[in-house]
Amino acid sequence: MAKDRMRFETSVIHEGYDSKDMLGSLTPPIFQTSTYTFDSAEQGERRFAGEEDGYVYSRLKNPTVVALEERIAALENGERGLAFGSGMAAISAVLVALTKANDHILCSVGLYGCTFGLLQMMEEKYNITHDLSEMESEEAVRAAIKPETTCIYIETPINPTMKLIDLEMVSAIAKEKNIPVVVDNTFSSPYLQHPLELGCDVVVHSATKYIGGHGDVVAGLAVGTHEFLDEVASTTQKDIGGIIGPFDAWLLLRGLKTLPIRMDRHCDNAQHVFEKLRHHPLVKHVYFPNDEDHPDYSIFKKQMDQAGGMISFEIAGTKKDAQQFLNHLKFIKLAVSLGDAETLIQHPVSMTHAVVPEEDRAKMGITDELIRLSVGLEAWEDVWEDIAQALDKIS
Ligand code: LCS
Repeated sequence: MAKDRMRFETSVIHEGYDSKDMLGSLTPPIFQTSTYTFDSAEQGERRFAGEEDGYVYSRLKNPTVVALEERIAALENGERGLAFGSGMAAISAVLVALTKANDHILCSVGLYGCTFGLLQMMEEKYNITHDLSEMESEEAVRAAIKPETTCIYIETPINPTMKLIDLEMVSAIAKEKNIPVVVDNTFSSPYLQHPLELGCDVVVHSATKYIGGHGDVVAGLAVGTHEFLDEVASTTQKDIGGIIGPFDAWLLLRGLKTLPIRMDRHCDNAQHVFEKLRHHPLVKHVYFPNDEDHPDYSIFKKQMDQAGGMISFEIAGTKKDAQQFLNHLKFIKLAVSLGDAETLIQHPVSMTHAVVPEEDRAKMGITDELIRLSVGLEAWEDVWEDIAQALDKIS
C-alpha cells in the first residue's frame, strides 16, 4: 500500500466517509431514498446527460452506497468499487460485462456452486463456453487459454477444497495476452489476500461472508479500474439492476470496521481446530492452506497473509457417517454461508455444490464424506469439543 494511504486497520474505519460532510454524524447516515429532486428542469437534463455530477435515482447512485464503494476500493487497492445486492449479482455483472456470445471463460477447477450454475446458463443461452483448469503451472495455463478466451475467473482458496492458485503467475500470462483476470476473494477477504497488487484486474466478493461478518446481510462487491467498473456501472449493473439497498450498505460499513480483528481471531481459531482435526483417527483428509503438507503450501506462503477461517475435511466413512456426524453437533450450526461469528458447518455435496454435476464435483474433489467448516469467533476449545463429541458418536 502506498505511503500516503492509511493503514488497513485505519482504512476499514475511515475511508470513504467524512463526518464533516454529514452534519457531524459519526456513522454514515442511511439515505433511505429511491430518488432525488432536481432544482430545475435544466438541472435534471444536465444530470441525465452526465454534464453535472449529482444524484438522480438510487439504482444509479446513493450516498450510503458510495461510502461503501469508496471504502472497499481503498481496501483492495483498486480505483473504483461497486456494491451489489449479492455476491452472485456482482459476479454475474462482471462476467456478463466481459463476455459476448461465443466467447470462452477459463476458470479455476473449483467454483462456488451458483457461479458454476451461472456459467452453465451462459453456455446454454449464449454459447459462452468455459473450461475448468488446475492452473498448476505456466504450461497448464497457456495450454488452457483459447483464441476466444476473454476472461480468466479464479477462486483461491477454492470453495470448498481449499486448493490455491498462483495469482501472480496466472496474471502475468494473462497480461501478455490481454485477458482480464477476475478473482473471487470471498474466502480471504481484503485483509488476507490482495489480488490487484498481484496483477489481477478485478476482485469480486460475496460480502455476505467475512465483510458483513454477522450473518445479517446478503451483498456483493466488485473492485477494479475506473474504466472497467464505470462500464459495469452503466451497463450490467444499471440495466440488469442487482444493486444493494442503503441499509445493507450501512451494515457492511459497520461490519468492515472490525474486519481485521475478526479475521485475526478466525485465523487463530481455525489454526487450532485444524491441528486437532489432522490428528483425529476418524478424519481422513484435512484441507487448510497453512499446512506444510498442503500441495499448494508454497503458494500460501507467497500469496496469503494468514490462512483464513475455513477448513474442509473428509470423514473416514460414508455419506451416512458424515450426515450422522453433522446431526450430533450441539452448538455448532448446521448452515450454509460462512464468515460469521457463529461456527457454521455444511455438507457441500448435498448443499452448496449439489447443483454441480457429479462428474465435475469429482474433478473438484468434492466427495460424499467432505465437510466444510467455517470456524467462528467462539473459544476454539468449545468448537473443538463439540466436533470431537460428534465424531465420537459416529458408529
Ligand atoms: N463466491 C463464493 C466463494 C461464495 O462462497 C459465495 C456464496 C458466492 C460467491 C455467492 O455469494 P452470495 O450471492 O451468496 O452473496 N457462498 C455460499 C456458501 O458457501 N454457502 O452459502 C452461500
